Amino acid sequence: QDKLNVGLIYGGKSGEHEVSLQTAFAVSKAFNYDKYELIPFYITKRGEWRVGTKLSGPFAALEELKLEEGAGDTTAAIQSLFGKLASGKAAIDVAFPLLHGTYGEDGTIQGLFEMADLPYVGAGVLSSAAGMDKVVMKKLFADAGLEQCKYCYFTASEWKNGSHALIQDIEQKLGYPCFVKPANLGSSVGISKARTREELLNSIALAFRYDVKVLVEEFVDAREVEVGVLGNDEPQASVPGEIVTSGEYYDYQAKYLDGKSQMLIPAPLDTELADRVRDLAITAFKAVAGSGLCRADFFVTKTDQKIWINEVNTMPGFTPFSMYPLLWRETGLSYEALLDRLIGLALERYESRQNLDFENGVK
Ligand code: G1L
Repeated sequence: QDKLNVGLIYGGKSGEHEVSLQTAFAVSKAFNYDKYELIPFYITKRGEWRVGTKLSGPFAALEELKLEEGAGDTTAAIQSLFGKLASGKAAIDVAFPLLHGTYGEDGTIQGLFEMADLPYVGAGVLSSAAGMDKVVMKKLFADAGLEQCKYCYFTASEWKNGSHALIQDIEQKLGYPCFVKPANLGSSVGISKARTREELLNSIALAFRYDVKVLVEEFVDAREVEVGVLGNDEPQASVPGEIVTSGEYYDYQAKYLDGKSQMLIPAPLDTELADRVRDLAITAFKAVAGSGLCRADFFVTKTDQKIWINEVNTMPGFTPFSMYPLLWRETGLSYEALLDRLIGLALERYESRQNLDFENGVK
């Protein structure tokens, strides 16, 4: 009777639609149904919202997550989400988003929950958005005193109006090889390595297909070490993990889809180094004004063991076999317990913001 209604929101218009479905299926299986009931919200590839009936147990099969048309349509979904504004009562007590923002620019779905006055799991609007823009993120890291690789960035119009000077800049500051990335994409899509000026031009053209802002980074000969951060005001860090790749570094296909990379959990680091990476992960979480969770990704240079922040991900892979949940399992928190903790953190964050005065003093 007193069970908490969790709205699970998944699917979406992004390329990660299938990943989101699989993750939502795994999450639905790991919920503690003594404490929670689940209301599924499915966003189709076309962007239509569908709401399902309340569940007191997991879905029987992945296919069931693809809610049929006509069940509960977009209007019904919006009513369940925004019920609090209309009648003071929402159909859900907490939202659990398992997708990127509608157009891949994050912070958007979180903004929807803010407007609906609903607690939600994970990062807020600001850190979600900051986490999606690699250039903004780097500036926040620099301000927090975190060390990182050298980089250049420019917009499409800056490139159009002065590519010559920008190329000189890149060659002087970064040299070859270097990595070219769209500033705004979560995954490794549009990322490529450039070994010559000709390749650089091709890489930049490729990256501009995915964003109007492009980032170029120096090559770093380093190990890749990742840490899970969990909490709100007093975040905690998991043990570090390492990603070991055989073959070309930034090939998305090879790295993530062909199983050519392997996770080492915990990472084989000496205690002192591991402790420093964990500390820096918390610094990175705070630098992007994190809440709930993030996965902080570092480079540890092979020659002198320097720790450089690469990026934080506020929506990391989240199946029971993904790095973030596995890092916490190794740290002593099961997948089931992790879900429970994240929901608790969502409520805690919401509560702590309840008593704040609004801009105009009206409550
Ligand atoms: F809500 C959480 F816990 F913050 C959360 C939300 C989304 C954790 C992980 C994710 N990840 C994703 O949505 C995904 C884009 C990796 C697909 Cl499931």
